[in-house]
Amino acid sequence: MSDSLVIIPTYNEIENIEAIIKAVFALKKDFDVLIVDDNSPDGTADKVEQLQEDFKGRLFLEIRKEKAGLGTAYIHGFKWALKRDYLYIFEMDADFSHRPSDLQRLYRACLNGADVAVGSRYKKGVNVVNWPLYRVLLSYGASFYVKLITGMQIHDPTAGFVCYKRKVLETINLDAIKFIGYAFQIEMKFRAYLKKFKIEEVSIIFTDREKGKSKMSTAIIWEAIFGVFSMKTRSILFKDW
Ligand SMILES: Nc1nc2c(ncn2[C@@H]2O[C@H](COP(=O)(O)OP(=O)(O)O)[C@@H](O)[C@H]2O)c(=O)[nH]1
Ligand SMILES: [Mg+2]
Repeated sequence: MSDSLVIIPTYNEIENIEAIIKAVFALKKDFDVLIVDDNSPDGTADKVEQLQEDFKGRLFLEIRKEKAGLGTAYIHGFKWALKRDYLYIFEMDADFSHRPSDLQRLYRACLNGADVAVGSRYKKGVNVVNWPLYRVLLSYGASFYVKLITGMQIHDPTAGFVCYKRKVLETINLDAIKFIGYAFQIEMKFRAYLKKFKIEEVSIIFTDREKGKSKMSTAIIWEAIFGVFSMKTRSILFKDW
């Protein structure tokens, strides 16, 4: 068993799933992989089951009944990881927006003292390739908004490419997190920040997916806009939040 688990949530990623799994297993460092699939109609989970023959004991699959959002998929994956002995638990998308080789850079940052290593698009300028302008502006604007409301000095709070040390996930009350989209990513970092964990940003290049479709929706954007505000308010009102 590796000391590290990469959790990849999937919904209709048949065009990416095999390549992304193989890319992780081709890395110099050993990582285990957990796919959390929401019963994708395109057969993503069937493909993972086939691949499990080749990667016995390293590739794991959890299938949920229906599409229930990225946030709850990660919570499911975190709890799965905490039942086992993993020390470093990663979040990564299936669509190659996050370069698998950067997993090793996030890992190194955690070995060198970070509790949370964030693959950051905005640490040095704007490192986003092939995204339409409106998505860059939305994402970049969101990071200003989050800084303003929460006071948390992170350049890329909505980032979904992250390494958490085990103790961070053990400390955060995972059952309290109900957000599903970008707000989920913000809340995870905010809770780690309030608990005084050391958050370090590692500069990465984010490239838009070439295959398959984005699951981003206006509901996810609204959740982030209102959610961040209510999250900050709740964190002030309730001591044990
Ligand atoms: N299990 C699960 N995975 C999801 C869900 N929504 C998105 N994902 C996965 O989360 C990752 C990021 O989603 P994506 O559509 O690329 O979002 P974008 O990069 O913000 O456009 C991908 O691996 C998706 O397959 C969901 O409801 N359930
Ligand atoms: Mg994507």
